[in-house]
Amino acid sequence: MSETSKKVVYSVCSMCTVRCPIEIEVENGAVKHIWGNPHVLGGRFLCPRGAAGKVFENDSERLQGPMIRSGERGSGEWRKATWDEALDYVAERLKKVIETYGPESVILGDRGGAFTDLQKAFIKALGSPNYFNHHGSCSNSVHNAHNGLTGQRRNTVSYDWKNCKYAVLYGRNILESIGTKEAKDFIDALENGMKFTYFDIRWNYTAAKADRFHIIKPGSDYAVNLGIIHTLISEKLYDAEFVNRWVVGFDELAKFISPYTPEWAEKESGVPAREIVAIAHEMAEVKPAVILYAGWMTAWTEDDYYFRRSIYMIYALLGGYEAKGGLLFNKNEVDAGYKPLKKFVDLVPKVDKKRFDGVGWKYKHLSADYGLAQMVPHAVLNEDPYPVKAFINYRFDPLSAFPDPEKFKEGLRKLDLLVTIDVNYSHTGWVSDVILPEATYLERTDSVIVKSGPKPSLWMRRKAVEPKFDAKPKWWILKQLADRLGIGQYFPYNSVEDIIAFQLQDMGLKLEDFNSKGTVSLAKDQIMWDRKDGLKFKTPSKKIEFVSSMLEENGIPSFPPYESSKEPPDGFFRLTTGKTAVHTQGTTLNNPYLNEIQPENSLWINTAEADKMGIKSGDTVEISADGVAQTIKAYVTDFIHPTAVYTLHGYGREIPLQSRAFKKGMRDNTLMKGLLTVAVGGNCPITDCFVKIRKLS
Ligand SMILES: Nc1nc2c(c(=O)[nH]1)N[C@H]1C(S)=C(S)[C@@H](COP(=O)(O)OP(=O)(O)OC[C@H]3O[C@@H](n4cnc5c(=O)[nH]c(N)nc54)[C@H](O)[C@@H]3O)O[C@H]1N2
Ligand SMILES: Nc1nc2c(c(=O)[nH]1)N[C@H]1C(S)=C(S)[C@@H](COP(=O)(O)OP(=O)(O)OC[C@H]3O[C@@H](n4cnc5c(=O)[nH]c(N)nc54)[C@H](O)[C@@H]3O)O[C@H]1N2
Ligand code: SF4
Ligand SMILES: [Mo]
Repeated sequence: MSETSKKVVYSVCSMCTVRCPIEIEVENGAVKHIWGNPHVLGGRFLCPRGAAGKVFENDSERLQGPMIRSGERGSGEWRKATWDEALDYVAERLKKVIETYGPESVILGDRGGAFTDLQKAFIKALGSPNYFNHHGSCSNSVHNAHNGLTGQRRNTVSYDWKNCKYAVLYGRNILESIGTKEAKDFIDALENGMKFTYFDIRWNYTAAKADRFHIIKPGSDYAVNLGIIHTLISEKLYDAEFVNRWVVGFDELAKFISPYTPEWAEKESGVPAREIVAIAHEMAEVKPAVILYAGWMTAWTEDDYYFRRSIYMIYALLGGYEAKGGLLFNKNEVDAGYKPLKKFVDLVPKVDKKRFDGVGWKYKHLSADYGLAQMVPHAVLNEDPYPVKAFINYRFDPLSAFPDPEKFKEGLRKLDLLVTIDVNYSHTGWVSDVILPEATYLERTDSVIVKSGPKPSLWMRRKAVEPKFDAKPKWWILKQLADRLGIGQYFPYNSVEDIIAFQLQDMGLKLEDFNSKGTVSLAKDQIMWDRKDGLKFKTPSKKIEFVSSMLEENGIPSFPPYESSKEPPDGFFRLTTGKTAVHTQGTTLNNPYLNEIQPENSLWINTAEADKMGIKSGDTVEISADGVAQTIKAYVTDFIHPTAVYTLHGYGREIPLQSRAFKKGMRDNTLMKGLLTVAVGGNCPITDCFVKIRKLS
């Protein structure tokens, strides 16, 4: 018998984009088990999806080789192609589009996050300014809110759970919509005595841990925050020293807030005024060791932006920046005394062209780091501001992520070329001209990333096993395309080892430094900046701007009068959605293990409302909006606000080749017609969707 070969590979999970550090046990060239990387996490814990990476790897229903469509777009008729054929096909069509309409008619969308250097370099090298990502359906409003106040993205700060004494979460279902380390840090903090207040429009596992929990009127979180700010200011409970040193526009806030008393907030939100006052008092007592969670999924309503701004303003009032138990600035390699990690995008000359989505000219207060994916259909269909003809879609599924997929699809159908690079079949892949399968995260090495934080480090995703099917890593795919398009000089590598050597060139580090723990720590201790003089806000005033120069310059008020969130018309409910602990969006619904655990979604309906319609748990109901109707099983409960219904996002997959998930449950976003819009924070107002419910059986 041949000897068993075993190895351990440290890498980064990709079953969702939280990117947890992992330890992969490999036996005889196959993945045996996936754990959390104990060197980074202090334990081997992982979420269910992370552990299910092993079955994803072996799934015969994942993408297995390049495919070119042989029938109409979306007909599901494909022919298998060799890599050369598929890459030539893409390159030829891209060349034609660029020759006819100019490079800006090519757009590239991806999932965003840390591993984006090569995509950004690729689209820039083509001469197009049009990089964007999924954040219009996720965190645009919080990113842009923090940017307007501090001149920096939201991920330039992180939460100090370890020292936190009081936390307020608003619809942040931290124990089901998981980031493994954060969920653990949160539980540890509770065990250390942290008090916890939670607002949601319904009960969930996070609510179960709260000291104070309120089922709030959907979209009224901003009113609660105004009530809290009113109390902090009128009772002088804020940190005057911090505010005087670091805030611009406090007086304007104080003036603005005067009508928004806790009693007023109670009428708006349903949260009793005495509770709002008590929460403000509790926060003030332990300030600055307070965390108010500003995200994640923030694409809720039209006024999301002002709500997210109010969260960061409360931090400023509590003196919570660079404060133990509050927000800590994330430091990078340069803050730790190293030369920067080199990026390919910096090799490419600047592109000075107007963006397709309006960011930078129509929407000057919104960040080009994220862009506005929801503008794709408008730009394609109307050739506004110019023809958009080719879309390179990497690790992104806008037809699942964005409201109104029919409208989005109408736009995609008018493109000359749609290419999807994915590991699974996706709704967007299904209507593409070409699907290029990427090797899974277990089968590829990606470039090095900086994990910025109070104690920065370098992380790397590393190949554990050989690709099971005819799939290739992104770095190879983009290099092949670049060579065919005459921009190969910006991708000066032949292997991923070359990429890493290039990245680390100036830092005095090498690939082998990642071997023993999977990461390279860049600082021995937390790096802390001086709260008196060392905080690095990037606004013109170098302070936190309550009156935001970025907004004012663009004719957007910093303090518009409060507007109530929209009420559902008579006979309608607000459709709210979210995640389950065992699935990533719609992406893992076909995973053999995870599908077995949670194959379908159901619709939460408030008991009193369900009674009026004669609906009981388990009944099949019709849910409809704007001429679209779906069916789903009802789940009747006291623990949801009567004006809302709730379901898990991502179900009702419509890809026949995903046999386990096909047509199981209800596809929520199809009901969200007319919501491919740009709210003031750059988000789609996904929950401004009103539906009718009817009992079927
Ligand atoms: N109604 C409603 N809409 C929502 C949400 C909601 O709760 N309700 N949630 C919103 C949120 S928070 C987000 S972040 C977005 C998410 O929207 P997306 O960013 O589009 O979603 P994901 O499911 O994370 O992944 C997109 C694609 O990446 C592919 N992928 C995964 N791993 C890899 C890989 O290693 N390589 C490649 N090339 N591809 C890979 C997946 O197969 C999938 O097709 O959806 C948003 N939309
Ligand atoms: N298991 C799992 N974990 C994930 C993901 C996943 O797909 N699966 N995705 C990751 C991603 S990309 C993200 S962005 C995060 C998202 O993490 P979260 O921000 O926690 O997002 P959701 O699961 O969308 O949670 C939505 C919650 O908001 C509530 N809600 C809806 N409207 C309102 C409102 O008006 N006010 C209040 N207070 N609450 C409201 C809903 O009832 C629900 O409980 O999760 C990440 N972690
Ligand atoms: S939260 Fe789970 S799925 Fe997401 S990266 Fe971490 S282990 Fe993987
Ligand atoms: Mo997200």
